[in-house]
Amino acid sequence: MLDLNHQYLAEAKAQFDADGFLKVPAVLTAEDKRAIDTELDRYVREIGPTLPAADIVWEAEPMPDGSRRIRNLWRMEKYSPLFASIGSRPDLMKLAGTLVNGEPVVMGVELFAKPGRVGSVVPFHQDNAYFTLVPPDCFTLWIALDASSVENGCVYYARGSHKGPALPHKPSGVLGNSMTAAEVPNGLEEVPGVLEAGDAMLHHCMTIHRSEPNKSDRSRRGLLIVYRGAHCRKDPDAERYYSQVRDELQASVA
Ligand SMILES: O=C(O)CCC(=O)C(=O)O
Repeated sequence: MLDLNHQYLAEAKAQFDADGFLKVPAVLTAEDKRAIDTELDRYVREIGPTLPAADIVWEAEPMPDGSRRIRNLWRMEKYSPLFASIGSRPDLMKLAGTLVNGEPVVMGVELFAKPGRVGSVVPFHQDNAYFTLVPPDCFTLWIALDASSVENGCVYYARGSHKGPALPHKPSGVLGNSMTAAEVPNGLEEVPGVLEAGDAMLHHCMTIHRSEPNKSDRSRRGLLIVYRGAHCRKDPDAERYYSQVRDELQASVA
């Protein structure tokens, strides 16, 4: 459990508001990590084959032996009590309550696996192009299940970019990240999310971010928990556009 005293929360909020992201060290203990690794193995083995196509995304590029690797798992809280419970850990809910300006709600638990050699690019985007929330009181806690570095494709966060406008997004053709910013503003100050396993970065849903392919042999798994304020509503026009792009991409590979 994180030690979240009043001063820590005030400083975390100030830094999150200024930068649009924040490092949160030691979110997982070694024991938490072992339990998650065990559950993830079971999930892939037992639940994976039963998942609807919308809840599992495979890397487009096969391994040298022809086998395929998982890129993303979506809505993991629906299928696993452990992944449902990690999102609602009291300390994480307390932190979330401070950052979403109201009562926090877990919106989803996801895996971005980025396997060695075949882990693919995540193009520049703002998450709220996908989430379509008004107001955008929402953030993602990205927990490193493996050490995350420039070499194995860590996430880059553009400092202060959450204060800018909602960027128009267009289809990306990338399975698992169907949209990308149509134009990326000049002069972004990008900060790499270099993390030890068990550490986390969190970012605002308007923060521009991306990650590069994993050219190393080392896996770079991130477990993501998305939190929003209970007061957030969906923007129907933005939601319609996102659904259309997502469904067209799905149909093109089905
Ligand atoms: O894990 C990645 O490479 C990208 C993650 C991402 O886009 C996100 O956290 O919203």
